[in-house]
Amino acid sequence: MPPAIEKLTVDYRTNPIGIDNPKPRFSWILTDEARNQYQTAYQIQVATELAKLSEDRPDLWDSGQVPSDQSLHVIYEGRELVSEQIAYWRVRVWDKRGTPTAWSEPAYWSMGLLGRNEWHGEWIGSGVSPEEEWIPGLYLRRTFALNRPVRRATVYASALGLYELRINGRKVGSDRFAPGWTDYHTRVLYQAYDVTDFLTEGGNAVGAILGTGWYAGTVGMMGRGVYGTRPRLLVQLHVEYADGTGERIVTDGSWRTSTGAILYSDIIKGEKQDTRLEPQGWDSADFQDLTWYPAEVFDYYEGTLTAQQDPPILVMESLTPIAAHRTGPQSFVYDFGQNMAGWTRLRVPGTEGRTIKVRHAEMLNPDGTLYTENLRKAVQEDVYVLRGGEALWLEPHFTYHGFRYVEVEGLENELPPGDLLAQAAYSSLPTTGDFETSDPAVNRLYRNIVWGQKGNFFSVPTDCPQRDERLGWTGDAQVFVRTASYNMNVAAFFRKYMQDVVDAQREDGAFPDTAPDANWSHFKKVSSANWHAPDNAGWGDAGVIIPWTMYLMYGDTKILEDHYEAMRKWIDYCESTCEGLIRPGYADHADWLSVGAETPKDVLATLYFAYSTRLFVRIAGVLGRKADVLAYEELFKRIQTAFVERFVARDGKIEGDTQSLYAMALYFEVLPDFLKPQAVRRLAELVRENDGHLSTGFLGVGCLLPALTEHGETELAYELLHQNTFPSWLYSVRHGATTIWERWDGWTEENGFQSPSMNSFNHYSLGSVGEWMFRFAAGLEPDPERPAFKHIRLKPCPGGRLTSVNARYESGYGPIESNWKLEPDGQFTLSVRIPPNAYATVTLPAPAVRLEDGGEHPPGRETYRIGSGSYTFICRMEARQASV
Ligand code: RAM
Repeated sequence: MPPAIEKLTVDYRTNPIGIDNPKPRFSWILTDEARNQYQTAYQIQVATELAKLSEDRPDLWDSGQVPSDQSLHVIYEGRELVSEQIAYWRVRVWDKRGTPTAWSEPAYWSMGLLGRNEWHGEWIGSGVSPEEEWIPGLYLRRTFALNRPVRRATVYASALGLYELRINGRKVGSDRFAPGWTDYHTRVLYQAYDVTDFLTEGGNAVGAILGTGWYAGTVGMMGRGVYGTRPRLLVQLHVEYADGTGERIVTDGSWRTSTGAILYSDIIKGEKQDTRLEPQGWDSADFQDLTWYPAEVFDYYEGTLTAQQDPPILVMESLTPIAAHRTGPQSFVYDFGQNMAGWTRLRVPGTEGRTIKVRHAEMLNPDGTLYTENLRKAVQEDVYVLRGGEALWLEPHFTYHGFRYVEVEGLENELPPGDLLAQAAYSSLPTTGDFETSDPAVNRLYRNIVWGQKGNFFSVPTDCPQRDERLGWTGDAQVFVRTASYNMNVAAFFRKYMQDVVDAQREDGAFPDTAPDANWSHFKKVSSANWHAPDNAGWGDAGVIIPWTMYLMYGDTKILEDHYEAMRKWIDYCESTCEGLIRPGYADHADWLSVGAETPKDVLATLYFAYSTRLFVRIAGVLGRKADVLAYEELFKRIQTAFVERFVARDGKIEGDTQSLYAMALYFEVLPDFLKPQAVRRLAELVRENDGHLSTGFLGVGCLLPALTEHGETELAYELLHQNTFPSWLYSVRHGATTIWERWDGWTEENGFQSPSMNSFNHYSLGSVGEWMFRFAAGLEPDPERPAFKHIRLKPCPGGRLTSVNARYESGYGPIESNWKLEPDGQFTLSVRIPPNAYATVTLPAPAVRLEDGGEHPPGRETYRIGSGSYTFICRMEARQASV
């Protein structure tokens, strides 16, 4: 197979519709099985019509042959792009021999509505009074006639609230929870769909069901109406006829509105439907809407309309129950075997007027009933009143739950498994990571980490999916972002979230505790007088750590440019809160939910201040801002000195003396070299004194194993990984966990369920150990100088009881693999795969005795520089290391 070009993306997406970046960025992958392959030049062509590409007449842009190895984020430099324009593109490259590949298959994208004046519709809703306790689902519709053949039709839609758009009896798009969650005071996203196939000549109908969502429904513990009280819809359907003319059908006062089956629907409080009330056929042209009211037209929306760039929320997996038991004369509990976020879809027979209630929970009480104490004010219940007749498929529209178990009430008999599905829904991020070892418990831990991500990457990275919280906590996002980006391609997701973080940044530079802003700080300030946030150490720092991670993992420099000033403001703000460069107290959450150790707030806050400053220096360096590099490097050194003088004793002990402190100080590279050995020694001692157990909370936990492994304590890191008595990761695995728990002691053998007011069983934060699995156990580390795994630092660290690791990571250059095996006699075999246009420095645990690389490299070395292709290295480890 000759080298070829695949996986063309524009701004991280395949053939995206309705983007609003005037300078889109192109990426592609070069495939070739041969060794040492790389790109020496590329050519991109962009045209307004497909035919123009194949005829070699690109009328928007022809880059010509550009000598470059760049295959990620090449910026469009062609003619100015206008709203709604469709563009087709293709690319070819020259390989290392200077031979061009064939042109790629063509790909396309289209532009969205680039200016305010391009929106011709009005925001419409209906006359529900804001005082009503339960806002029903609103149905809105209009009909229109088309009397000529249609060439292309695109619909742009948004809502303050949530919408489900329908044309001629069919739902448009498979996404759920559109338009997604942002701070609606500032910004709302819109979606674009190609609906050419939906339309017919003659009568057509367009309609939408509108729910309260985050806009007017309950948000977290803040209650309802955080952003507004009356949901509204914006739709613009652009029909282009074959004859070159066109017309727009938009939301305005001519639309008609009514209600239907949805009596209420609320993210936190569940949904109730009376299926008898559904206006059958309401989304078809021939429906009689004489009894419907004219829609109400609202004032123009003052915030910004932004095209959605992150992958939409979809139903990603459907699970069937693995077990069931009766809990009452008409109720059964079903176990789906996996904790998740989503809802239940079920088909029930039943007579008219019968009520079916579906309740959701993550755990069971010892008596087999649902454990719902940890839900606080959330009501994870969907209720359906049946209309009789044929068995109906039922599912909610605008609510979701965190659950593994459901109880169905209202049926004498158990439902057959095929009639009851758990719909796991999350932001549809492409899977990029795979990690498997010789130890089934570690494998389950990895799967729990991935499911923690699935259960919480829901338009924003939420802390949990079940209780009345589900907020975009910045601290949680920050500690997990690196792990998340090994598991899935989160680049577009975090670009969107970073905008939420910046939208919520305070005037003085403070980054928030939660984003999108949902009045959390206001809420908290009222209930606690001496509370500092938003600007918590480890939380606010997300504003620097997230963009840096996107650069490291995806080579994204645009996110650094876009938010450079916001990051600088944060650093300057932190400095302004200091006394002698020490951040007193600014760490309300501290090392959240640590066990048996308390990390002093000022020490922790100063460490984070130093870390963010150090990252900012690197960011300034990447962007070539030389003056800032010097100025902030100097600031970093002064913080470092202040930290050491104030908090580090002569014997190297850091004030507070907790595992988290040493782990963070080492991971953040805040300690000067001469203090590192003492910190490593003390960290190891603390773990040993604690009988091989950790004591870290949200902030310390992700740093712990990396700090140990990086500083020669790999065996101790493995001891912590394998530990399965309390507190440890495998303690929860041993007790049947299928997701990561919020707290180490969420459930214990001695005390059962703990702290119900804050006891989620689906919280990804403590799962940040996933980062260590990829970076150290598998040894897949990016190089900040050549990010996105252009240069792979491949250094597996075997240890503990593991005899093999198989890891795969789908990078921007293609798949990377690191597979190792340790035989009882000490033979260590490492097989790696490096994609074209990338290269690796492989470091083995001992000098190679044999290589399977076609004689390219001599044995005897520990370190090899290799290009693309597959290679196998064999070395011998010490008997002690291999004796496991
Ligand atoms: C709780 C959650 C969340 C955490 C905050 C500080 O509400 O556990 O994950 O970030 O507190």
